[in-house]
Amino acid sequence: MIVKPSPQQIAWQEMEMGMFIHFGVNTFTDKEWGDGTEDPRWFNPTELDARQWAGVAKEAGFQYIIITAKHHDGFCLFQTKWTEHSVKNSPWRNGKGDVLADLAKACEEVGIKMGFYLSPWDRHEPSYGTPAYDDFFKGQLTELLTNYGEIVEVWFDGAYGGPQGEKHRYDWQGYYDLVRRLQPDALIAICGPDIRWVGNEEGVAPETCWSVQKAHPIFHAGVKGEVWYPAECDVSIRPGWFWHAREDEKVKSLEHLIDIYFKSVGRNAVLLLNVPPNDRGLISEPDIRRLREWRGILEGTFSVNFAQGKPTTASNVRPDAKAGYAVDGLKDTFWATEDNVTDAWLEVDLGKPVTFDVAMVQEHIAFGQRVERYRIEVWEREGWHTIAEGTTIGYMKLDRFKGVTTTRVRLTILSSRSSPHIRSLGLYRMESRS
Ligand code: FUL
Repeated sequence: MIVKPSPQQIAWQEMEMGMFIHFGVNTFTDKEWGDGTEDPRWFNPTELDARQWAGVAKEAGFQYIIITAKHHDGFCLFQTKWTEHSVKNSPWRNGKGDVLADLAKACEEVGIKMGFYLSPWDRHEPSYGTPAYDDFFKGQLTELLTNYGEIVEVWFDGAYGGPQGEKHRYDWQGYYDLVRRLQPDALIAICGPDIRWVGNEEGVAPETCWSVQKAHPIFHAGVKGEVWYPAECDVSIRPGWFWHAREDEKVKSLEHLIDIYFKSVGRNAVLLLNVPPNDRGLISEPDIRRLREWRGILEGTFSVNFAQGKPTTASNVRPDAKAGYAVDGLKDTFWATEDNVTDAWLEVDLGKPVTFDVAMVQEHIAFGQRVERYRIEVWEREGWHTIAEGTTIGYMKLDRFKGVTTTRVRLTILSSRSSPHIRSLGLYRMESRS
């Protein structure tokens, strides 16, 4: 049986990149983790502008934003009836503001999606650790899932920093049921069944990256065997998750961000890049500048696919899934082999010598993830010469190599769990950085 993604998981994967926003009382205390004793009056962003955040995200190519509605310190960025520890008791807009409401509106205006991070661990709420906390948590979830329009993703962080004995026994299934009932299309991430944490905070997926995983004992309780459980890579553009004045000079370099893109999106994961607003409530200039440079390089690189529309042949084809479909630039077509053929090659005739240094291969994931090993070769002086080799492909695999000039390129699927379904093969030239 081939495990397949849900339509919501496919749509999520196709977004490729989201922007994380860590913002809250920590923004004003210069801390990464508050302990819950913070005074709500400390929260006072004098120029908060969610439109700026959404505009920056849109311009940089992010298709969704996840905001920390509540971090571990328990301070809520939204109006909630469940606690006094929120924007309601801050000087910001005389306690009438609601960051989630502003952001929902701004996202809608620019046409990107919104999701929220709600920390299960709550260092302020006195009921934490007792069954009453589940009612509290579900109450907040209900508010977030009903008052702000469509929610694309619910992020349940797994962090817990206290002594083990105190840890709350979360009613995960109860939380999931609530999300499913109130927002059936929302995906539940990290401590949830739909999207998994990649396992580090560097923005790097492993080279072999399967979206097909063994069911998780807690997050897929009761499910046996394998499930579709794609990886999300969360990483911050700065050293910390929250804004700190001293880190204005420590925004990641352009090279580093490009590398992150290739090692997350280019390894079958979705990238969730954190860009934290400052204590004025605005994304800072150094971050905006860096995102612009980064976007420029990526757009420049992927604007021309040298393989597109070129004559293509394959060692085996299914009649309705021809070789040329891998280079037609269309999302819904693909090259596939006949059933039971799990090794095959596809060759593109570029017609004239072309120089490139990036290759993209995509599987059509609506049919699952199948490829286990592949190789890319170019024709050079009477022979085939390998330029890239890899294991999994999935939604997207990117390979970078020293520029090669050739007239013919060959993708060989060396091993696959079932007949390969290749949506696209792309060849690109990295945009120069000067
Ligand atoms: C972690 C948290 O402890 C960090 O503060 C941050 O929110 C990160 C995304 O997840 O578990």
